[in-house]
Amino acid sequence: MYQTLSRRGFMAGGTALATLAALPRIAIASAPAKLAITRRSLEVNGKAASVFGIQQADGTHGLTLDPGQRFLVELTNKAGEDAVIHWHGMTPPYLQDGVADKERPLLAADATAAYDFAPRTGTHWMHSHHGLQEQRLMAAPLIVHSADDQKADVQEVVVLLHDFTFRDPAEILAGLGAPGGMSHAGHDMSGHDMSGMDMSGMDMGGMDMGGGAAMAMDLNDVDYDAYLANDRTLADPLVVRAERMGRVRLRLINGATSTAFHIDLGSLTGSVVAVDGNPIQPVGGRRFPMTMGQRLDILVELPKEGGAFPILAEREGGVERTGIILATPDATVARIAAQGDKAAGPVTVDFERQLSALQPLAAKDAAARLRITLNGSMSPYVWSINSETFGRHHPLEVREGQRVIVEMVNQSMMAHPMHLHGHHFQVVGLDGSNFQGAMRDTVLVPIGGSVSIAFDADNRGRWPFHCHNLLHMATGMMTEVVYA
Ligand SMILES: [Cu+2]
Repeated sequence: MYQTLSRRGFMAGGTALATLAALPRIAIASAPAKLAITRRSLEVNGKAASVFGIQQADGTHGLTLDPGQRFLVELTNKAGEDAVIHWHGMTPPYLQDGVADKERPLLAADATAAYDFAPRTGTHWMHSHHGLQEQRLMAAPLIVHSADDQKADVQEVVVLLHDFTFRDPAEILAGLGAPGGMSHAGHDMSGHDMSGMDMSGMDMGGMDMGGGAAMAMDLNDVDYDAYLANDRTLADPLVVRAERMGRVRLRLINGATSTAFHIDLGSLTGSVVAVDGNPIQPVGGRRFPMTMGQRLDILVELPKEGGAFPILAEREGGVERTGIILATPDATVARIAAQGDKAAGPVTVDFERQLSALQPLAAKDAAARLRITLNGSMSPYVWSINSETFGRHHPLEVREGQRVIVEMVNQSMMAHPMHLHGHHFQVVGLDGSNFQGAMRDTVLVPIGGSVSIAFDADNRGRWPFHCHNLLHMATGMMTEVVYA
């Protein structure tokens, strides 16, 4: 049903459609899915906000693909400004990754771009990779079903989490003390002064006091106006009806720009079956962390007595929360406060240690071992890799066919969710101890800690490798993995 075009094409601007139509075709090409970057109005806490969206013509946010279906998409920019959409979790040819650089133009207002590649199965997402647009909800789910998904007798619920502000994101960034002229900022930073790093400040006993200002500085840079689950707050949450004893697969996406969450299943027990779209040895529990950019697939089963079951996302280091409600058909749904009684603790790597991939990398000796440091400070508000901001960075060089190991050493006072484009990697080291962890595309590197990842250099290009805290990336916390 979904025939492919005879060659891949990526064109920005008005030429895209014409060129796509002119391509010779194998048999009958199926119709591409049409997505538009939109502007829309959203009511948050009773107040209207103008935000972006990525929608199909019928209003559906994002895209869901059937097993075996190509990622065959025409994306039209109706945002009224330049944009570019990154297909987070996909491993497409380099030119179709949805990042702008000197070889890959931005998508101008009213222009259309065409994409055609084999997608990866799993829970993924799409979001702007330009400026601070992601903060204004230029993000949507991207779900690629496997043949097994189709056979499974489960109800699927996709939840996209976000942190929301009525303020102009650029103003927030300036207010944090980010210097102007980002590409120059931080260049003169010498190696981060670890002696000044007060580890006693990490005493999480302080969390019980409700997350004082000093602690908030370590965990969260920004206090948002609201936290959203599928665009909604707990004042008016999405209520999903599910059968008693019904099985639900939660596909959770942390699309927040600068907020990590604890997923709390309340009285339900869940089983995490995939992270970042990659199957893992199932891990049971009621509470699981997810940092920015990450996805969690959690299976839950509703009890035979029925009821309403909030699935909450609690802001790391704070009392704020958002979420959805699973409810059996006749259950009464009580109002859940948007703030809990007690601040949630920090997101740590304890969960990461428990994970192991169902489809790990094949055994192979590493041909390249690289090491980077994660640096930065709150004042000035500048974040970097190897103390170099993006634009002044020295890319990490790999060769096609190599097994590459990258050790990331966090010398800063915040944890950083590090995301590599174009590849999925296996987490193979945490704080110096080696293990065979999950396959992922985004991993948290804790304060003062280190994480090692392994990947196969099997997708040529210049691939962004960055912190998925948007505000950190915007001030320079990005480098590239470049094929020699
Ligand atoms: Cu960061």
